[in-house]
Amino acid sequence: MRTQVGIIGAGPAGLLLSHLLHLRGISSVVLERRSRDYIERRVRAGVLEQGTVDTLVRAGVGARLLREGMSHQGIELRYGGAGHRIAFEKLVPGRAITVYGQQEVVKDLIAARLEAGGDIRFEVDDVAVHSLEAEPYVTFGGERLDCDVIAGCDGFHGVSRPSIPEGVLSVFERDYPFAWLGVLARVRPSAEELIYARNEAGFALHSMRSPEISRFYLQVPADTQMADWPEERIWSELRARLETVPGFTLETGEILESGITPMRGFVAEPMQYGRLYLAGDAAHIVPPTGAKGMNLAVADVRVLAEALGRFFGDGSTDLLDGYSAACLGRVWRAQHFSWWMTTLLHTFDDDDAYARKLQLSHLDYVTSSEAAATTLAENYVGLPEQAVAMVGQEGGQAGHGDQR
Ligand code: RFL
Ligand code: PHB
Repeated sequence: MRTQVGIIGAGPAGLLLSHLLHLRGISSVVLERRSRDYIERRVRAGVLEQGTVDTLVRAGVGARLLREGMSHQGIELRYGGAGHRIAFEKLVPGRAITVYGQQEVVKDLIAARLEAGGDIRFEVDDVAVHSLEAEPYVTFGGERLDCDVIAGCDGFHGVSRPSIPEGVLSVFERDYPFAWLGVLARVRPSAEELIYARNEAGFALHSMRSPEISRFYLQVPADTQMADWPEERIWSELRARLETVPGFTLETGEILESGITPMRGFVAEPMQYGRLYLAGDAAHIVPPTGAKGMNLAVADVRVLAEALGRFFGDGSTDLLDGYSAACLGRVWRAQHFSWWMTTLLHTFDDDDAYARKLQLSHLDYVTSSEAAATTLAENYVGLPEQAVAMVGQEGGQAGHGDQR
């Protein structure tokens, strides 16, 4: 079998890349370990930046998103017995976020690919990448796929990144001493916008998927198990952390899905080796407090599709050679913002009274100063291309991570 771009992984990164390449007349085959049903049900992110929405709409896969997605003009920071709204319409006029489940984006992309005759192989075993320096190929389930380029879009636990020879990648990493317990429930949202709540007992987030479905997260110890969290405990903890302002009542309902996510920041540089290009979680992950992971995956793929368009158009490798550098500015901005939101809102076991006072002062500043609130707002809705373009150039040279 032969194709121009072999894509490993059918998450948002792999599927969108395949679609954007198709729009440019470039062929690809997507190889996915899981079943279609599994990836269409996998509950994950829910917040799309303005730039992500624009990309999906421009690519012709945004019709349902525009119909069913919920446009939000602000978020609430809740702490110390009061709620404080970060008003996007005032701070970053014309920019907003759209709440629309990641699995809905995945469904829309799969439908578009299959309708256009795209080749997605689900439930493929033993995917391995070979000969990355020249004439690369992929093997899976006893078959061989020859390609000009391989796109590693197989997430944090995929095979692409570990296939890069030792010593090539520098890895930058931050583990957090807690996790998030995520809950999807059949109950109407208790508020119109997302609520990020800081408490002595830990962080809680009120989010949603539709007028009938809510999404919640709780900060939990890193070593906690789902067995420690019977439904009554989840609801009582959510109530304790969210019902902290007068007049707010948490609506409860049937829990449809729940799971625990570790919290980690991670970047592997450069995001390419030979003919292998990494995109999305395969190259970097962020703690979810900034709602950036899926948006970064989309941003990477936008850059990669353009670079591949140039390469297959006139054979020029200049954009491909600069792929990693072009992405890392945004990647590091998102790392910083995600770390900043995480430290602003979570409780750390080793925090002393001084550290807690600093955190509260920081929250007071963010919720009272227009300049500080704008910093949060412009990062949250997503910075435009030119604002992040230069950051990686310097940052990439300044630091040395662990060699891998
Ligand atoms: P994905 O979605 O992990 O897709 C990778 C795909 O590759 C497949 N795969 C393989 N296929 C073949 N062979 C192998 N050896 C393979 N190994 C893996 C996998 O099955 C999978 O289908 O990566 P991608 O495309 O880079 O997308 C990244 C996003 O999924 C991720 O960043 C976000 O979900 C992160 N995230 C959030 N991002 C946001 O932008 N906004 C949010 O609000 C947000 N909230 C979240 C999140 C992630 C969370 N979890 C569960 C990690 C909330 C949570 C709780
Ligand atoms: C979600 O709705 O899943 C969600 C929202 C905001 C975040 C993370 C996840 O920061």
